[in-house]
Amino acid sequence: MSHALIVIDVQNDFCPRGALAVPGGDEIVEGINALMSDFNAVILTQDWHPGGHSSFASSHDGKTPYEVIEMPYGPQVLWPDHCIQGSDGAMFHADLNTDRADMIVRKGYRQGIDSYSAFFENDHKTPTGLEGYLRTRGITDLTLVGLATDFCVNFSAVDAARLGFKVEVRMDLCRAIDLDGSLASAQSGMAAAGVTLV
Ligand code: VGL
Ligand code: ZN
Repeated sequence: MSHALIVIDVQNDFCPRGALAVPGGDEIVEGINALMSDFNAVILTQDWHPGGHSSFASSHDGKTPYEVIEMPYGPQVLWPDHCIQGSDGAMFHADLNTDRADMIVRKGYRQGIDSYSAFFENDHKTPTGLEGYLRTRGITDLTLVGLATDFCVNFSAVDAARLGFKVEVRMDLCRAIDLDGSLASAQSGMAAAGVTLV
């Protein structure tokens, strides 16, 4: 058994004062750092959008953040501009221990498609490569922490469980956006997919 910690999107834009601030997003950083030494591998993910990304409300005439539009790959929530490649908002929280990371997965870098999950883009088909990385390292068990519980953590956890990994989410080390009950539906969706919520 080999067990990886996957730290989802602990970036400035998802922390207080960020462009897409998740309430209490910075509260989890110390706890995540403290957990790192318990794992065989530590992987960080980084939301990494080009300017004018199709998930930004500002890229669609007349649309405002948090509206939902239909994209060729399905419904897409529109967000404030966030995590633009190379910007300060896209950097990891300054206190996150990035030295311990074996691997950093960037996602959402294609103009026309978002990627909440660390495994597949939002078409649920295009792989990020993380599955191959974990399998070739013999990793079977995953613990997920980070931001946001109801979007990137949720999509990553459900995909990982479907791929056959044994998946646990440390809810105390995640924080949610919670749009229209999205946290409750994420929790039931993760549980239904066989994810253990701790
Ligand atoms: C995320 C919305 C847009 C996340 C990323 O990390 O949960 N949410 N991009
Ligand atoms: Zn994003």
